[in-house]
Amino acid sequence: MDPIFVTSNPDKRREVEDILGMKLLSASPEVHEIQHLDFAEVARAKAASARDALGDPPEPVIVEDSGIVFRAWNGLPGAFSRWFLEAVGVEGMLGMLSGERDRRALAVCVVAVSMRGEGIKTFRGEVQGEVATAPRGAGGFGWDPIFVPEGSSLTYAEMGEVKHEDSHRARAFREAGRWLARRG
Ligand code: ITT
Repeated sequence: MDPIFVTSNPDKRREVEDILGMKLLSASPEVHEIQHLDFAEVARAKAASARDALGDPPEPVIVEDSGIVFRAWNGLPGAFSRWFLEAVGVEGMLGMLSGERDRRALAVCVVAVSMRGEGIKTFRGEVQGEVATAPRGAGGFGWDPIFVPEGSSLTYAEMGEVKHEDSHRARAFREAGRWLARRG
């Protein structure tokens, strides 16, 4: 049965459809987002809220929670990345690291799959990298202009479609896709 991907973010939808090479059923019900530093906790709560809001459909319901983690900030902005971006943008996020020598960061995506009558299964994708000293690149979205994945000199925003070849999102969704395929 084709899964329903619930997100309010069209950039995520575009990337996920590219990664999985298929269109996903879409729905944008009002989904409650809890505040928690643990991506998996947030993704699980979103999945439960989305299943509920859709009236407990027979299809798998998929959501994800993602963000960027600064090593020097011990987990922040992490699952709060959305709120940091809305409040201070990437420039403000760069300001968080202005006095720091450690610019290491982790891009994280946790996919939560809710099956009717079963628990919620999560899949985590991570990519190590560094925070650029200034925003670079016109592609992508969110914090893409300031994240440079390990092994590259380009930011995600400079990489264009190449980002999805091995991004935090690609890693998490490919694993979720394989798990769903095995269940038939
Ligand atoms: P949902 O409806 O799926 O929750 P959202 O945009 O609110 O959509 P999150 O709560 O997961 O998503 O917040 C993640 C924040 O990080 C949000 O501001 C995104 O724009 C941003 N973001 C997520 N994935 C990203 C990526 O791959 N590159 C850059 N920014 C990203």
